[in-house]
Amino acid sequence: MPIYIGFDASTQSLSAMALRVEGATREVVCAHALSYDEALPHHGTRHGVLPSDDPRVAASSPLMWAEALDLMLGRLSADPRLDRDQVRAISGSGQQHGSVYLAAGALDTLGTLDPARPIAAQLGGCFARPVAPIWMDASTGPQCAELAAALGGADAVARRTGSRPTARFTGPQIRRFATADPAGYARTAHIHLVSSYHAALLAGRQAPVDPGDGAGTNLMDLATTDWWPAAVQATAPGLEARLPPVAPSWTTVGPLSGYWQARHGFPPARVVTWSGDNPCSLVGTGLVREGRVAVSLGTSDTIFGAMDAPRVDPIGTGHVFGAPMGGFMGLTCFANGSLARDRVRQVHGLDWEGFAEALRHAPAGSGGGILLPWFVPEITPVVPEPGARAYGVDLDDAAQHVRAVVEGQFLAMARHSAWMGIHVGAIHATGGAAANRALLQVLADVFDARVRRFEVGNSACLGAALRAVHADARASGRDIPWDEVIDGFVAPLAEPPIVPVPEHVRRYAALRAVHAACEAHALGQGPDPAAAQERWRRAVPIEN
Ligand code: XUL
Repeated sequence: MPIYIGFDASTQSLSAMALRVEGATREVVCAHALSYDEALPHHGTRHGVLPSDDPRVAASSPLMWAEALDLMLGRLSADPRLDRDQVRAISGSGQQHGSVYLAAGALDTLGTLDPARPIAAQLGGCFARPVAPIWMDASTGPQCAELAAALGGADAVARRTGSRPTARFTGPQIRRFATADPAGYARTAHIHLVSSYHAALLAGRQAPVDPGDGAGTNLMDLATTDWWPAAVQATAPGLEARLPPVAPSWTTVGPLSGYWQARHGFPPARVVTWSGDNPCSLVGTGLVREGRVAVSLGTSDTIFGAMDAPRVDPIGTGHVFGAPMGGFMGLTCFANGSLARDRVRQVHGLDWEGFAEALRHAPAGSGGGILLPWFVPEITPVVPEPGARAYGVDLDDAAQHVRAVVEGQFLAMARHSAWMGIHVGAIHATGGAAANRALLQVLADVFDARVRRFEVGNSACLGAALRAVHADARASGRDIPWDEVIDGFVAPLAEPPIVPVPEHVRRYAALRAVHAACEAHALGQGPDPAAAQERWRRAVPIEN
């Protein structure tokens, strides 16, 4: 029975998941994960990132990633649950935005590796730059400003590429390297994303970038899903010749290279173009068409969903990427997620059960009080100077404080994701904090949408494996519907959904304007919001 493998090359670890799919049989055969720090300590990473004196700089090691792939294929090959001969197609997901700089001849090397030796021992001459800047890098502010100026302003770049010039995005990163190390840039023949680099390693040849990850570069035109010539030229000289082509997410790169076949005993399985972790998560959380969003409640909180058209965020903190099904996806990320909830919990000495209890006891709407929980610098909206701001919230009252932090987060999420233009009928909640149903009740009430919980598991890895299923069927002449691809793998937990409470929905609908007024005031862009709060209190009689 055919087996499909998905990888997830994330910041801290490499994971793999194998699925068995045929007719009604749809099961996870096995899943593996290795942490870079623990499995490959000789590269000296911490949480997958190389040490740096400059806190704005974050890079990892592309050699380590290749070594991890070798290790992981070895583990998969040794797993008795996995019938290697049945592996039909392989795809993957990579942390977005990171870039790998390959020297001339590197692709030839990948195609002619000696299976008797580890890959890492054979890539010596392959890298024009030994490190790969990753998405946590924030060192390219000047390059972002230069690119905005060269391309008609930040908003013009957002309209074309889906995002304003953004520090962690690949284009500004390439520009910084080309300027800071012209000799290194001159040695560079190919610039890959984390996703396309891994696909090239597996296929032993050039691999394309898909529109999901291509949109995370500030270099791709959403309208054509191809590189935007003006941005490519403005970014660095001769960049066009260094970028891989952009191709649909279901494109076959080639068969698994002879190296992996001989070294770990796999067949010449189809290697399918890799994508970014967020586009893969879209598939892994079942959001294969517009109308639903996923809310991931983790260290940071993220909301994302499929979009039929590439609508762009007017305030510039949201991002539009290509979707692996075709079409687009919108994503907005908030830095103050669990971190902010945890701060408030600790102030009142509560455990998480106590936090949930406090949430249940305070009235919805916090009496018109608003808390803007910017405990660390916020990215949506951009708040470089951290510090929570409270408007009419009694911070000594544990229940009110807890309620206000959660409401402040979800009101911000609703307001700052409205640009996606998605009518949110249902929310798929994932991430650690999704365990808390009281929290999800507030989410349901603020969005006026049913909330269902999904397995916290690795949705990017699952999404990658499901993309392999889809691409293999398509290449075999069957245009398989996405609902069929995800069927049986992506399902909510077996429990009743969290349903909005009409009275709370009414309060929050009115509270959005108050939140907007408080936020504008806190950002120095609006008057004292007391009048807006008073209007809300008059309109919404408070009962406890
Ligand atoms: C998205 C982003 C992160 C990385 C993490 O824009 O920077 O989600 O993709 O892996």
